[in-house]
Amino acid sequence: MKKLFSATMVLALIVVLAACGSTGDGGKQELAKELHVYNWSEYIDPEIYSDFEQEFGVKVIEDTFSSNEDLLAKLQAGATGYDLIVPSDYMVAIMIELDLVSELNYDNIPNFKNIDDLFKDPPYDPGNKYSVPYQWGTTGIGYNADELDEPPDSWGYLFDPEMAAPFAGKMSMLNDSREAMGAALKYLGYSVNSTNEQELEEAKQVLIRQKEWVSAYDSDGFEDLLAAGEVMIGQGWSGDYFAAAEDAPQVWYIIPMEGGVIWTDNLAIPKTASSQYTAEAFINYLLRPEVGAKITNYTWYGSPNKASSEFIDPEILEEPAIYPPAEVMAKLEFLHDVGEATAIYDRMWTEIKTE
Ligand code: N2P
Repeated sequence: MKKLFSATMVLALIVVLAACGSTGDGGKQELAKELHVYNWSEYIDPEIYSDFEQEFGVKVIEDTFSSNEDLLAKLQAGATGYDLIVPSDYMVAIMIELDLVSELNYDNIPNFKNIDDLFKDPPYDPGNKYSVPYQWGTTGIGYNADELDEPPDSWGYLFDPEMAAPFAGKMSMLNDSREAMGAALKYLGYSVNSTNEQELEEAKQVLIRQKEWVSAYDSDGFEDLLAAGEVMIGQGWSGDYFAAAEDAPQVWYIIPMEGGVIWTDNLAIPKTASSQYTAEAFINYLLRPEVGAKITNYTWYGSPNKASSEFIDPEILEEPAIYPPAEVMAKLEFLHDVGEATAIYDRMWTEIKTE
């Protein structure tokens, strides 16, 4: 009996060792010492990085980019050393097409279950094979509510010669080809995804005419320019303006009546990442209900994490300019990959900036 028992033990040990593979580390993958995140500026509560380091012993190092196009250019130029990136919807599609991002291993991201069904299986990444939604928001107009007599409820305040001229030298625009062209296209009554060269040419002319009034093309500090009184009005992203309004209550944000851009930014792992496993561990951490809420309570952007809702400030959840009502939502468009027309957008943007 005794002999049989030990034979079983030996057999069990062999089975366990075989399951562990040749690494002899118990089958578990190891976390890297560092995680390099390439993110938009001010897009996460920095405490989240230190909390993660505290709990997992992984130091998070962040570098920032200002537009999807900059992020793409950086990866295409062969940048290595980024483990996690935050591309918007249409850029996820482009990166999948270009084979720049890795398929995710959802065994390491069980908290994906916390994501709202509305954000799962998006058209830009069917089945979320390559990306996990991070935050969502809109693009509209930020303004100084003390200085303006009425809310600037139309893109005309940025583009129409009569309406915009009073803000000459006190106006900012996003330094972003798709966003700037998108706003001009919307002002003209066209789609933000137009590929019609005539429409794009009209939008370009609108942006060239506008240069006379614009004092800054800025995607990183546009809300600070407004808060500091350096500009009175500008194009920008919802959350950054609201975050600035906490300290500068004259800062406010509106979605123009013509509509604007709605976007979802996503977590994705570049093919060149040094530890996919560590990046997935971090994604899983970000998807915890409390951590998801901590992101939104800092950024003032919408959270796709349903389980986070109970921890998000009611002030944010109840703000219609952050979570717009259905009739406003209906006027918003997602940017899509415009395929070959991307080259036209890029060329026109260069022409606008260098005119
Ligand atoms: C955060 C920028 C939001 C990203 N500062 C816009 N897609």
